[in-house]
Amino acid sequence: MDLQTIKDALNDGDIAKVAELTTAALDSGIGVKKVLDTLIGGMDEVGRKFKDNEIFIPEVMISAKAMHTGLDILAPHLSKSGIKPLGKVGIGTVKGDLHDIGKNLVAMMFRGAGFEVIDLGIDVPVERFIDTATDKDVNIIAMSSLLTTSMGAMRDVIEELKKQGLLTRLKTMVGGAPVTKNFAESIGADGYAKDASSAVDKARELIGLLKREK
Ligand code: B12
Repeated sequence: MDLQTIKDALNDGDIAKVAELTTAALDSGIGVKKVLDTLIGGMDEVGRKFKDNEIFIPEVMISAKAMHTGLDILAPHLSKSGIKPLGKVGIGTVKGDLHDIGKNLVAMMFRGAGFEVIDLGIDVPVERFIDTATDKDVNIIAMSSLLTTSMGAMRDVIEELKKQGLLTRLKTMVGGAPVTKNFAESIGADGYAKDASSAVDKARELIGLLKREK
């Protein structure tokens, strides 16, 4: 099967076809990781076209919907069951930001790697991250931002966690297209990862640090 057809369907915003081809790719024995990389590659292409004004928000929204459909099909294949959770992660897209494809992908990979995940959704206010940190006993608070205008909200969350003395028992992690390692360090985040698979490695490392600190 030619994986380019999945990318083309994603670019065309053909939701039914993305679903059909994603299922067909898995059925034909193509590995879930390869299908996932294909969908991400397709979304990169959408991003490039959006940036170059070749397509506009309505088209991007339909492609995003098609991407969600594809990811939903992959989700059960990425998750393993019956494993003792490695740790608990609270994840959300920060206030002012509605982008959730990357955040969902990271959440999905965390689940697949054996973490318990509390997904707080999009446009998450500072207080909700704090409440999750206090009430749900999470080991990691992970934040996603896709807009330069929403990145500052990550700093607000970390400062509030610090103020409330919560940073002694949990770690913070940030990511999203405009976020860099330097930015993460500048706001005092414990971890940064550029994509969903390195996010899993980083989360494992942070859980290891927490165990040593206890
Ligand atoms: C899809 C999309 C949309 C969709 C979102 C649909 C949805 N449900 O998410 C819609 C159409 C709604 C949208 C709206 C807007 N968008 Co938009 N959007 C995009 C687009 C094309 C793709 C984003 C995406 O899903 N990428 C695919 C995923 C898989 O990648 P990712 O999100 O980067 O995630 C990966 C990593 O970053 C990382 N990661 C992500 N989160 C986290 C978290 C942690 C903890 C870790 C460790 C890692 C991590 O791992 C992920 C997987 O590998 C980008 C272009 C781009 N190249 O990023 C623009 C983009 C982000 N949007 C942009 C803009 C300007 C907007 C709007 C303001 C447009 C407008 N004028 O209204 C609005 C803002 C709405 C809002 N308040 O949020 C700009 C942002 C510019 C900037 N520097 O701030 C971009 C960069 C496009 C551009 N070049 O102009 N958008």
